[in-house]
Amino acid sequence: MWTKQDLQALVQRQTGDYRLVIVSNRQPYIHNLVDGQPQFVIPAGGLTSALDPLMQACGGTWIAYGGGQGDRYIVDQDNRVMVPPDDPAYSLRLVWLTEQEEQGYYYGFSNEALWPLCHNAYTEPVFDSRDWRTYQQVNRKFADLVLDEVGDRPAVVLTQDYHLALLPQYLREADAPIITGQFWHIPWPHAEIFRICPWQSELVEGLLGNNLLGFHIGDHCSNFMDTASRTLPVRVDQEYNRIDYRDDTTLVRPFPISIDFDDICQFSESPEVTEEMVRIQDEWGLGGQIIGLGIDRVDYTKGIPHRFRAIGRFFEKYPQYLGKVVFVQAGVLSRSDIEAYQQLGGQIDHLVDEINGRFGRAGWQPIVYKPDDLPAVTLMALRRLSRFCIVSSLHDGMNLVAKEFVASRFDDDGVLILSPFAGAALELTQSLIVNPYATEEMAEAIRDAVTMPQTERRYRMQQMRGTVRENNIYKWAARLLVELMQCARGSKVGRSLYASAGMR
Ligand code: GDG
Repeated sequence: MWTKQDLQALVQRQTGDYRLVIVSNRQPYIHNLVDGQPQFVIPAGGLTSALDPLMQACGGTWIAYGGGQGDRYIVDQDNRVMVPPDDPAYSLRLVWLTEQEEQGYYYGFSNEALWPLCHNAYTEPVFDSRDWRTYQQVNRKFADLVLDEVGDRPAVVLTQDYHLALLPQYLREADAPIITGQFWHIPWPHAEIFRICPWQSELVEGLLGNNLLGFHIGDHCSNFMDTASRTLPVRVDQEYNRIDYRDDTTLVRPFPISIDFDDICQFSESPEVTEEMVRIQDEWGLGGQIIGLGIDRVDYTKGIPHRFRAIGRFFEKYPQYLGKVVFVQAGVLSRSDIEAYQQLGGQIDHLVDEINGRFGRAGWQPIVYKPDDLPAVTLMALRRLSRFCIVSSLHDGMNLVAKEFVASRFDDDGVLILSPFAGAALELTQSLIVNPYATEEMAEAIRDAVTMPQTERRYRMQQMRGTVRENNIYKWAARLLVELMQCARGSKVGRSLYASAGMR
């Protein structure tokens, strides 16, 4: 099993004279102002949970947008601060954006165009040419800071996600001694879908600035290669998953992302979590009930209304569970400036009212909805208290909530109900896999979870825990780094560097 220490040793062996730089839109530690004092928070989202342990293990620099009100107070003259704040291990360097840049690049092109375009969730993308120009401009700004950070020393730059699709091409144009990799955290859709984007060639070309391009699963790799072959004069080698464009090659590989299994497991066993279980059972009136759980960023790709409809149908079909089963939905609101998210918020509130109004009775409600960004200890207590957890994504690159649920169940209990449209479904095959659009089948899956004998729950959970324990975040990072360093060895920069160091 891969550990932080194994990864650290691997980094030292593999990266040699290369500096490691991660670039992403969101920073792993945001500083807000509380009573005039900067205080950090760790943002909710898969990216931080996945990459912070990697950077803590490897050191290096993480470049990101300084979006917190307190950020300017804690950086030095280079806009740099060491993090994690309580145990500094790597350097965080911030890019500043104007309000107009944040609007056009982040809310606009990234989240109103690319996010819906890449997820088959039937929300129409908005393609606004001003947003597109701002997206280009901000990608340049990030590229300039990376080039400043790297100077003329050889570096491995690992870019994250869909906010920065053009950056690798800008780095390549600068002809710096940089090996570039990018991990795309969301799905890549079928070429027929992607072609509606007016700037599809520019985006694909931007991504082909990478030596290595990673997606979660093979289907997303195939979709990207297909899109590239229909968009630009490229040569695609299907057997080796590589794309030749002009004089350069991009390797396209699946790297299913994961979590720090041991860390989550240990936290879930802590006395702090046990105390919190007692508190919330008592204060939220959950005692003696079978608990179902959802934990999500409130996003239209996560299928939250779909699971509520299935819960309503479950109570309609099986009224014997009224007063005995309760579904707790924790959610952190995100991107609430965007209209589609406001509509989703309204739709969820309406459904909760309708279902609770229809089935609720004195002292009991079928759905407890907490869109409150609950503390980590409360979320962990909920995972441990639950009989089942529902992940009903309409489309999802991976979905770390599913893996976190499995990692937290050291008692080998609990049932996972999982959408086949989440990347995680390829690994977590002992979950109850059910189409979130099929309300009837989801209601049946809820009944199966509620009535499943303990021996079967135990068997399924043990299998899934074995899979997630083995394929943890350190293995993901190690595989990505090894592939990147292989690209480095094969590159012009790498060949001369390794030759001068007497290495092959
Ligand atoms: C993208 C891709 C891919 C969720 N609700 C709350 C909360 N969370 C935390 C979870 C988990 C993270 O946020 C969500 O990660 P996901 O993977 O489920 O989803 P995205 O944010 O959409 O992430 C996804 C991921 O990148 C990694 O590559 O798996 O497919 O879409 O860690 O625990 N945290 C808090 N309150 C909540 O209510 N504090």
